[in-house]
Amino acid sequence: MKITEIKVFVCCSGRNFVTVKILTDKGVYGIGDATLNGRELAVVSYLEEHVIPCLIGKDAHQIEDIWQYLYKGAYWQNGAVSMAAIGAIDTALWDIKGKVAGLPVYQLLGGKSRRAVTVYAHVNGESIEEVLSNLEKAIADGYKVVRLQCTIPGTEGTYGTLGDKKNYYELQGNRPLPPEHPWSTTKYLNFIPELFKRARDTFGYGIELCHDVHSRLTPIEAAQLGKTLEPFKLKFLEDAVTYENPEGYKIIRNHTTTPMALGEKFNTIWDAKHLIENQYIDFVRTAVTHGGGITPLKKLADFASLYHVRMAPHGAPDLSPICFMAHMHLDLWAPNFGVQEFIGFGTPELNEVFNFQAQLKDGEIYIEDKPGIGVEFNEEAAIKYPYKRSYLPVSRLEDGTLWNW
Ligand code: CS2
Ligand code: MG
Repeated sequence: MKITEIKVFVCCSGRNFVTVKILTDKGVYGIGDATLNGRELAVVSYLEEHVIPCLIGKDAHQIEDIWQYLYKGAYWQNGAVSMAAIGAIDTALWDIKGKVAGLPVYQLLGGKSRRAVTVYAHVNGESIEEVLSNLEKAIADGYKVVRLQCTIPGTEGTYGTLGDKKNYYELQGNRPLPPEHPWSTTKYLNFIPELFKRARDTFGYGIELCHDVHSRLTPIEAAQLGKTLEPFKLKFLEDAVTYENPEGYKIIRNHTTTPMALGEKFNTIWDAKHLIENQYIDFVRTAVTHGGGITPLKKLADFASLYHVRMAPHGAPDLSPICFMAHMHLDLWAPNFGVQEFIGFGTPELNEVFNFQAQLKDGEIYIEDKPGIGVEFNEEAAIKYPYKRSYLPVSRLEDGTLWNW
């Protein structure tokens, strides 16, 4: 089955998404997500100028060989742009293979290991009271796991809080230049333990709680926070420290039993290897899109399972429903699946472009048995929402020092 054409679409249905469509001489096509938040057109150029010309005429069934060809064949391998491009191609090829086989992709991976996918919801607020009120709603909605994020008093725009926005999809589509958000580690470390103490005092220990530090701390600060949060028994503390210095997680491990989650910025299994084989982390967060596709994510899940590390794939608003559904298949199959990040089923304009079926019931997501990934991409609808350049914010300490956002 020959690849005859590969199309790349950029649309802003609530926020920017990059979608790859691979067409074949048998009339079967597949789609993949190539969205890289704030650098979308870099991936488009990598695909159109450097990837697509090499793939026309190749056998769409040769998923592994095409992955190796695009990864090793580039010589300059790895990196966020190239791996988002490869991730989209790989996902689209799995979509094709499932459609040809007449099977959902999870069947091609090895079948279901569970009835449905346990997800964690985002619960955020501008104050502890607002967070607790939203936590009550999330519990009433049946979620068993939630992530708590709260504006740090004295610093507006804290990561994970929406301010006056109605929902995430608006937030990340309308930043023509990087907004600058203030950060104070001292104010953060003084405040966050109170958030989790109040959550446990109010709702007890039945609900599982996690928190995203978003790469803002040094290893010893993260060790301090992990230790302070131990009484509140978090499911995990995410991105405590940026991943470039994996030995920093040894310092954290030496001081606290609070489980660590890391990896939404990983692009390959090699980014995770040291952390996993030394058991410095407990959940790995790599996404199909940023991690190079379903092919490497299956390898990562198998490697992580050797070290009791569980999968907790990234599921932010800047990953398209194609990536979301690719995670559903991996999460249904992976014997070491932990929990899936979930920010809702999106807006009407998003679902007009990306159509898929999934049901949320008691904090778990059920999908229908459709061949392939199970998403339909509406090209005509996508054209209605043209790309709008948009940046992620940058973060600065109160003295102006540039910091991790
Ligand atoms: C966050 C993301 O959901 C998360 O865990 O880290 O929302 C992250 O901020 C975005 O994906 C960045 O584009
Ligand atoms: Mg995160």
